Amino acid sequence: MTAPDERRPATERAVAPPPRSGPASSATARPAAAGRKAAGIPAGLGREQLLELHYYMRLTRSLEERLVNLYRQGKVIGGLFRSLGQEADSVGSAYALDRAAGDMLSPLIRNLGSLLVMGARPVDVLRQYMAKATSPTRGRELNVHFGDLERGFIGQISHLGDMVPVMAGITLTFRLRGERRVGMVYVGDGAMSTGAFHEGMNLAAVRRLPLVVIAENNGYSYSTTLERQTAVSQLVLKAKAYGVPGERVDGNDVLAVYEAARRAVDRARAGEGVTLLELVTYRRKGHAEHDDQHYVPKEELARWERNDPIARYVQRVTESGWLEAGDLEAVDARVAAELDAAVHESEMEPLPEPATALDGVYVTPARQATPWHREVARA
Ligand SMILES: Cc1ncc(C[n+]2csc(CCOP(=O)(O)OP(=O)(O)O)c2C)c(N)n1
Ligand SMILES: [Mg+2]
Repeated sequence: MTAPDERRPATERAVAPPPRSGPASSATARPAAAGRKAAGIPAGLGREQLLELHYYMRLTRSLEERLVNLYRQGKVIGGLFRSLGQEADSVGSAYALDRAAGDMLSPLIRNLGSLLVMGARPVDVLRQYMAKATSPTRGRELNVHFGDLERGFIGQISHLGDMVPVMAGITLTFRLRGERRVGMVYVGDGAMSTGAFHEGMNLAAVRRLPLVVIAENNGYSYSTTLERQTAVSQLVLKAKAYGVPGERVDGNDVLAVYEAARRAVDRARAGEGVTLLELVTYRRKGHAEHDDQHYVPKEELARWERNDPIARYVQRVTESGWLEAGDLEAVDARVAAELDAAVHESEMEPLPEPATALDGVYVTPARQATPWHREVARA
């Protein structure tokens, strides 16, 4: 455990949230025009896209809240990994990819929002967490450890940097085939201190592969603070070591994340190679639900609660007159209704039959009564 006095003040580490503006005056507030671009929206986005960003962030948070309820009822098998406070990071970055162009990403356990943006269905995420026979991995794997090549995401094999070399390989394939597709890979602050990260990053950089590396600086690797596992104060400084451009972004500002990710995706697609984006955010829950965060200073948590990405977004889009509060409430109601249906559907479904437990894991084994042991003839 880290004593509070060993910690670098969070203000030094974090990108400070922008100052809150007062309520928009009637002179500056513009009614948002349905179906077309409202003036002044950044990043070339339109009203529909602003609503979508809200939808995906709300869906991520609400789906995780439903999962917490199921976890407490003992219905979730294994761990539950929250991304509370990191929704803008996942949603804003994945939103910059072009699914129609065949872009692909590789998520971590805290990138539920990225999966939803790529088209993963909440009912499948619920099935995965409850290890249902109907889940994408038919109950063989848990949580967000599943892939869907059609929708453009691959299954995570490890949280600890190993997806960087895998995505380097995938984007090398795009290059060799002459495809104008882009890859995105997420890596945690802790995982950036592994050998796998270094090797993957180096290969991607030297081959100028079409890859965007999202470094999620959420302050912790399990209970280890950033300053206890790396000597750099900013993860973006590591970009220099690989000879690639880097950018440090306020990870709780979904529009800032989207804009930076979009620049990086465009660079990658234009053949200009890898970009490292450091998203400064915060893990507001423990590593997983079973972790009570006893090592986290209370005032640090309180500070980041006041920097909530969804609350900030709602305030920004309404005060700017881009969206009305009613528009956002309608999205929230849609999310609640969709999740009611998905939870109901997935809860009713069966767990896998025990006799089928080994089917489809490697090869389908010959059916035996107890395939996990064999009789040895005794002399
Ligand atoms: C080789 C290995 N060591 C340890 C673990 C356990 N583990 C999983 S995630 C994690 C911390 C990762 O921290 P970070 O990269 O900052 O990602 P975050 O959890 O903050 O999203 C650890 C220690 C593991 N899965 N594999
Ligand atoms: Mg971390």
